[in-house]
Amino acid sequence: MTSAADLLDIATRIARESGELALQRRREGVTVAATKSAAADIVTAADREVEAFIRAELARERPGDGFFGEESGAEAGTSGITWVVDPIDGTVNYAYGIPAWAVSIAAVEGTAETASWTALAGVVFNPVTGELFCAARGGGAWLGDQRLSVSDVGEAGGLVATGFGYNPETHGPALAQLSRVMPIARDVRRIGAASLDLASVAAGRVDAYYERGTHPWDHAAGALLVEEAGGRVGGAPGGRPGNGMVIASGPDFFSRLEPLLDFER
Ligand code: LIP
Repeated sequence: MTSAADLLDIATRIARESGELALQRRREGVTVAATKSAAADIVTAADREVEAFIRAELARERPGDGFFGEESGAEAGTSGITWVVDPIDGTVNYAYGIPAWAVSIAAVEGTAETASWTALAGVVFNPVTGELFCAARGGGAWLGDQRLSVSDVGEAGGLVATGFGYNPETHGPALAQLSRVMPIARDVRRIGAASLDLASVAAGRVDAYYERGTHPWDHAAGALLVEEAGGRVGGAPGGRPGNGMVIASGPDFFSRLEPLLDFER
C-alpha cells in the first residue's frame, strides 16, 4: 500500500496545477454551464474542465484507484484507494470573483462511501491566496511549514463559520439553527466554501464550522485537516460528516456546539 505521505505528494502536485488552471480560466472570464439542484446551484465550464484535468492526472499516476468527483461522479478502482475531488469548491464565489474558493482533493482508503472510508491524505488549495493546506494521516496538518492547530475558545464565545444550502426551502430552518448557536458565538462567518471553512478551523482562524447539506467532496479533505490539527469532526449520518450535518471544532467547543444543533443523529 502506498504511504499517506506519497498520496499527499500526488494530491499536492495536482492541486497546484489544477488550481492554476482554474485561476487562469477565472482571469479569462467565467461562464455558467448549467444549474444542478436549484437555480443557485451553478456549475461553470471551468468546474468541468478542472475536474477532467484532475481525473486524467490521477488516472495516469494512479491507474488502479477509484474516483469520486462533484462533476463527473464515481468510478470504482481496484487498489483500495479512492480520490474524492471538488475541482472548485465555492463555485458561486468563483463565479462572482470573490477570492474564496479552493481545489479540494482527498485520498481515502475504501470506496466512495463517506460513512466507511478513512481519509489518508487531503489538500485544500486556494489559488488566489496561494495557501495550500495539507495533511497526511498521522503527520499533522500544515500550511507551508506552519503546523496547524485548532483554537481554544475564550469567554467571548466562538467565532463560528456556517453555510446555507442552494435550496431556498432550507434557509428558514438554517436561520433558526443559527439563532440557537448565537448564545455561544462571538460572531459568525459565511466564507462560502466548506473546504476553506474546515481549513480555517484547522488553522484556528475560526473556532468552529457546521453546515447541513454539503457533499462528500466538500468535506473529505478538510475533515482530515481538522482531525490532524487536534480538532474533532462529527455530524450525520452516524456521527460522521455527511449531508445531514458536518460539525468541526476543537474538542471542548464541539461538546458545547453539537447539542445545540438540530439534526437527525
Ligand atoms: C458549496 C460549499 C458551501 C455550501 C454551498 C455549496 P460548491 O460547495 O462549499 O459550504 O454552503 O451551498 O455546497 O457547490 O461550491 O462545490
